[in-house]
Amino acid sequence: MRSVPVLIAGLKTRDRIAAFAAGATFCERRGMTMDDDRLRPTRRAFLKAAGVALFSLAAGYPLVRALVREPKPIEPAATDGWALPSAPPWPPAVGRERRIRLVVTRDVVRLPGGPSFPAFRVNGRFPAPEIRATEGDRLIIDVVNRTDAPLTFHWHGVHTPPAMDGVPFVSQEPIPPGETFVYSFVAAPRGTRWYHAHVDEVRQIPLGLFGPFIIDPPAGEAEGRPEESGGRPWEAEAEAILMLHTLGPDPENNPVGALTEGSGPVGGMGGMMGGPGRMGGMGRMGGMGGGVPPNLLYLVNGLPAASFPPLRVPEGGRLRLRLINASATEPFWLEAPGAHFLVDHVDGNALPEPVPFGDLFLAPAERIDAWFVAERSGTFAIRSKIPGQEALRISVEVAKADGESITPSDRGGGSHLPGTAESWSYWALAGGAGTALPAVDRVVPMVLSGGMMMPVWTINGEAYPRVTPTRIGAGERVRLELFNHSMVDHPMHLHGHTFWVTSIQGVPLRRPIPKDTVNVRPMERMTIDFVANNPGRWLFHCHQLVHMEQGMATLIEYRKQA
Ligand SMILES: [Cu+2]
Repeated sequence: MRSVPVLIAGLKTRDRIAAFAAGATFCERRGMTMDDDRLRPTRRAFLKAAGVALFSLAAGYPLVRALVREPKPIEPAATDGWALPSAPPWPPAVGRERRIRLVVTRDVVRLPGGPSFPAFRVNGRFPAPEIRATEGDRLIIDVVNRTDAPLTFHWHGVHTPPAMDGVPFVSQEPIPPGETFVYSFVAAPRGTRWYHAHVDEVRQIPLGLFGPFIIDPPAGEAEGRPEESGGRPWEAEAEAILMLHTLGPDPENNPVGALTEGSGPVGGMGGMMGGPGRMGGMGRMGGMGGGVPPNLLYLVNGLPAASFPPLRVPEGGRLRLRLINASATEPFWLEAPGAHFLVDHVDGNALPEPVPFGDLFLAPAERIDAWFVAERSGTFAIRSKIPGQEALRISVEVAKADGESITPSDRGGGSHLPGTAESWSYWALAGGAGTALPAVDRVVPMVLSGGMMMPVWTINGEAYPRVTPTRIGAGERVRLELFNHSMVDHPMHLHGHTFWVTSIQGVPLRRPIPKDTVNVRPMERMTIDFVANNPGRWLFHCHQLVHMEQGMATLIEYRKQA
């Protein structure tokens, strides 16, 4: 198990605090790891002091706002030839009508080798069953609430009308026990979406109210695949939808397994997320009482990972993975020694070209579609690189193809050879730096803060639901300037729209990344751009659900048309 790299500047503690106060970015790769004892005393003192600094700043939002306007953001200029789509296809052509019935019940779930606990089932399934649709289908979904709890469903990544979006008291009233709500919307855009509860999320999602929602392209519109660039076709394809999620060891009383739930702040240091970062940010704080909450259960499609059957790659074939991070709080950083991943979609959205990675990082609510590329036949393990997540391990058995190489170089060109697979980062996903940001019509700062001294997380100093909606105009190209002014990751999700990550730490990206959830690392700045093409009131929030419950959400509202 490799150590998580720590990114830290070679500054004295006092200088670092000063850097904080100036809103400066001071992260610098030094190749140190948390196993490096030289770092520890300094880091403790730094974090303690930084906590005080952040707390005092959080108490005075105008000060934060003033600080984060410096240095000035990059001015929009001539683009690299990439621009936000000016007329996205909305609404899509409507095809057949399909009726789906989802009956939600409460029932005891007994995990093999694990605890029994009262959970939620949908149509008898834990977690909820897959919804599979074709882009353009008119879906009419009856959600029947046969539980004792009010609930809603949110169709994550699907561009529904606002009234069908499932946000309680924004889209709709929660569905009371015993009642049915009929959702109706067009299945679009195509890709790996998912659906989940949006009331009392820290309980209802871990306890089973989530499922995959796969929207296929219409027949005859299959998306570009590697072999179509000249290689031979594959004999067989297997697809595995893998929903990864976590439960606390006592799911009934503490579904997210937060370290200190019921006894003070939750999700502070315990929510520290490790993972790769190229453009700044800090790793998990090992040895500081933080890190992965202990004794978490790691589930794959509702089964403990140890009970999950091996995935099989057919002889002469290949395996497509649709990975969904459904955990309320935990990121996953996956590797498969001896194999690599050819990533062609993120959050269900197609990349301009597939990118090979040696590992994959998924913050809560993120999805990755990737081909599993083995260099030989045999048994492989997809496992987490995050210390403490050793229990997360999925076997992959690659059948032997008679006397035939199974390297992808025979199939789709040499650019995806295993040796070229990089470690995961948005930076690598985007192909590195571009030269300029695309033009937009409106720029909205979003400062993510809070959490160190009290269980409150804020956007622009406000905790949901006491927020001032951001007003935008239909048809505008909108840029959200995210600044994570805290010491933990925040996977930020925009409802109702696809956005493009256009810059990280002030550096424009060569190929902006199409997403609906983006992980913003500590002290990181990021711009995300979207076209305002779905009028209504929309939630923008952190998908670390403890942060969300503790206020990290806001509203983006279209102005009424004159
Ligand atoms: Cu967060």
